[in-house]
Amino acid sequence: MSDEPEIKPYKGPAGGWGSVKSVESILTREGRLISGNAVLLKQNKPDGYACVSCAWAKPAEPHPFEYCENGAKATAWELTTKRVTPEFFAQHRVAELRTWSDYELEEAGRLTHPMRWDKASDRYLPVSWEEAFREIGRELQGFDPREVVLYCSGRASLETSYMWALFARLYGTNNLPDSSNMCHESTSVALPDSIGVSVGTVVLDDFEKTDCILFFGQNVGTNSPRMLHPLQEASKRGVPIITFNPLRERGLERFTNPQAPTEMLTGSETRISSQYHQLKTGGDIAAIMGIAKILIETDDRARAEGREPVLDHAFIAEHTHGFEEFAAAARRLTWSELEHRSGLPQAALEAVAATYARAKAVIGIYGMGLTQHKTGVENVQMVANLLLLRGNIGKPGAGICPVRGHSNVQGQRTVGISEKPELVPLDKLKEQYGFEPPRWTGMNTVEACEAILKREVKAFVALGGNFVRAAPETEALEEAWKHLRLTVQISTKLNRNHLVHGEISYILPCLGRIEIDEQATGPQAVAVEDSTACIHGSKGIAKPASPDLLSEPRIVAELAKATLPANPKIPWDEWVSDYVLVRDAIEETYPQDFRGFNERMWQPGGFHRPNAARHRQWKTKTEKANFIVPRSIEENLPDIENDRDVLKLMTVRSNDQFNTTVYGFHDRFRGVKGTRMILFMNRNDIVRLNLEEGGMVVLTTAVDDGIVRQVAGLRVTPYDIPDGCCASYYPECNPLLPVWHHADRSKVPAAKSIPVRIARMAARQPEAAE
Ligand SMILES: Nc1nc2c(c(=O)[nH]1)N[C@H]1C(S)=C(S)[C@@H](COP(=O)(O)OP(=O)(O)OC[C@H]3O[C@@H](n4cnc5c(=O)[nH]c(N)nc54)[C@H](O)[C@@H]3O)O[C@H]1N2
Ligand SMILES: Nc1nc2c(c(=O)[nH]1)N[C@H]1C(S)=C(S)[C@@H](COP(=O)(O)OP(=O)(O)OC[C@H]3O[C@@H](n4cnc5c(=O)[nH]c(N)nc54)[C@H](O)[C@@H]3O)O[C@H]1N2
Ligand SMILES: [Mo]
Repeated sequence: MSDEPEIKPYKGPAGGWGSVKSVESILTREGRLISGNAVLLKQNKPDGYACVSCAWAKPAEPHPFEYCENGAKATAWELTTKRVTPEFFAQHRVAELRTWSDYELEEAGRLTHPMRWDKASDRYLPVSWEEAFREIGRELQGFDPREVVLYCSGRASLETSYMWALFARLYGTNNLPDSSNMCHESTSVALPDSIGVSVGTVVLDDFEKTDCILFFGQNVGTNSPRMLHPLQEASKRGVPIITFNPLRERGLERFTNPQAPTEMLTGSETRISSQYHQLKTGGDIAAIMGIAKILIETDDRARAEGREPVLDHAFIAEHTHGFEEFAAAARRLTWSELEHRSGLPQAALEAVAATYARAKAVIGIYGMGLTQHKTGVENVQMVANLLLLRGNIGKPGAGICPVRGHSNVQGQRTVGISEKPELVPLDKLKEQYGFEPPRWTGMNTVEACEAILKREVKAFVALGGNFVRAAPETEALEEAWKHLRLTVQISTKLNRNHLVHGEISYILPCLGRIEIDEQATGPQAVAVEDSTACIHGSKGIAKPASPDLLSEPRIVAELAKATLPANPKIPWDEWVSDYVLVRDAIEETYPQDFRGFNERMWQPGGFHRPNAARHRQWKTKTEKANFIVPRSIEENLPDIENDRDVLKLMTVRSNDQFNTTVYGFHDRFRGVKGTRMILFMNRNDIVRLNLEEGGMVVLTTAVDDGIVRQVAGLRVTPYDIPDGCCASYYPECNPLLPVWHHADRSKVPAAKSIPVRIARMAARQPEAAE
């Protein structure tokens, strides 16, 4: 990137012509303009493939183009005509590739051939599939299964994930960390205590019936743009949409539907948020407690004066537990502490409470802005508390709606990817397959990092993802990684985790979901579960990137066969030749969730997995929905409290990336062009800390544990963000994130609240990673 970066405020809406141009430019760059367009018509259709980008719901009656700017980019990225061949690896030593940026690595194209690292030449050399499976199997047989980690990123289908989890348990380990451990694990821990289910309760239909939407810490325009359609429709019906976000995110403000010709021609926009509250990072508990306090005290007064109550007392009495304690905690809080902690004035929270109290059916939506904090679990429980006050769970148009990340991340949990044995029907697996599954608790992502840092792990086998780049503590983790005996990456594209590797290292390239997966009985389909727990079929339609690729189910089956003694009850080869049989096996293990799996997955809109909370059946210890009082209304980062030079850094996604996959260096909605090395800051902080707009700075994590963590070469950029808070991009800032800085209980790395100090860099330096 030689062009000077350009940073100026973006004036347009989300969507619109900017989005059309952005899709065209990536299709052209990846050599896919004509065929790519034809492929996109099948995206998220009942007879097509499920988008490989986000997990947002797919409607039963899809729009003619049921894809968004970022889904189209993800498709183009997977179908690129560029290839990373054995010749490519012959030309580049691994040490050289390590100097490439994330963008350059993935932009090199699709992996075409299984490769094994050769120590003498420091190159990946081609290897046959047979040889690869044989050596990996032999190595795995030699380890204690407790020393082996089987990571899973959130894209693999239900069939692959089921087979992966089964392979792990047959092998003897529950070390199944997944990308969800860095993402919505806070949801999976919080909601069972609150409402007795681990997933959201809302389906698409509820958006048509809702009266009010509350939106916490999710950047819809960038990360789940198809959700802008139901939001736009709700907004047009006059439904208030109330947003809580430290940053003013364009997708949450205005939207022009790029698929509606009249909107595009007339340039008409829909306002998305009716109220936009720029709270402080980590201020959500205080903000929601403030709203709850107003509702509870207004209700106290109304009842004392014989007026209509504000809370739904019938619901609270019949369906909930812990209300009195929660109400007492809310009444006790003072406005000065609530305002100070949330960064919002009482009047703003009164406006929210008034709108909320008028609505009959309210949806609470949230994303990483809540889950990736030290208080991630309690943040989520506060949204549930607020909804429970007026019975907004388990009725049409109302409910809680975590927006999941990867396209099948929620589904993987459904079919057994979990380090927690109590979440998996182990007895059923034992009966079905005649083996004794391990009963001990395995490692989640943070625990796997800790064990790798302590050199307690021997092998790391990854089904997708880019673990070292996505995880915290980058520098120490990369160093420790070299001490692993075996590393295996099942991947579609080259990434940093292939270059940071163990003594024996393999890259196993697989088909992507958009590609035709031809097996002995013909082309195969797979299924995925979206954010609203609807399960859909997906058929690949594009020619595979290389004839040497294997499908993910085949790779998992071959690894299992090479590692494990034969088990007549598990017909790996038959499963691979016909995925219908894998789905039958899934249905046998999970009869309630997957009844009629093979037929129902083709139902338009998918089939919905039963969700007890939707029907006001509460599978909690109290058998009620629980109000849960947070331990504190602050995040408790002591250094920030006492030292005004310490700012709270949130690491976010640009409009030009999918996680560690960087499509380009523009972040259109935030007005950034040509760089990702940006530090968004409040103008007052820039002046107060004696920094210069456009000047280069180095960030240092402000914790005192003897480790220096730094990222240099960030450009100071004034932005509409509360003082004391700053923002930059993930994954560039991951070296700043200590492995122990995570949400209590869920252990999701607290990527949205890293305490940092900011210092000027001596002279203007070339920017890293560009
Ligand atoms: N195009 C694209 N789509 C994606 C992804 C991608 O990288 N690119 N990633 C996928 C994945 S795996 C995931 S998990 C999702 C992530 O989607 P999001 O949940 O939207 O994740 P982030 O981009 O990290 O943005 C978090 C938002 O929270 C806000 N925020 C930060 N701190 C706070 C806080 O303390 N309180 C509140 N209220 N808000 C806060 C930020 O300003 C930002 O708007 O998207 C998925 N979809
Ligand atoms: N600081 C900070 N850190 C974060 C976050 C943050 O907001 N801030 N977000 C966290 C979140 S929410 C998540 S989900 C994680 C993401 O962590 P991961 O899921 O581990 O990372 P991705 O970047 O999604 O993985 C990209 C790689 O997946 C491979 N891949 C793509 N498609 C396929 C496929 O179909 N099959 C296979 N086998 N491989 C494929 C490609 O080789 C690609 O390079 O990062 C987390 N880390
Ligand atoms: Mo995620």
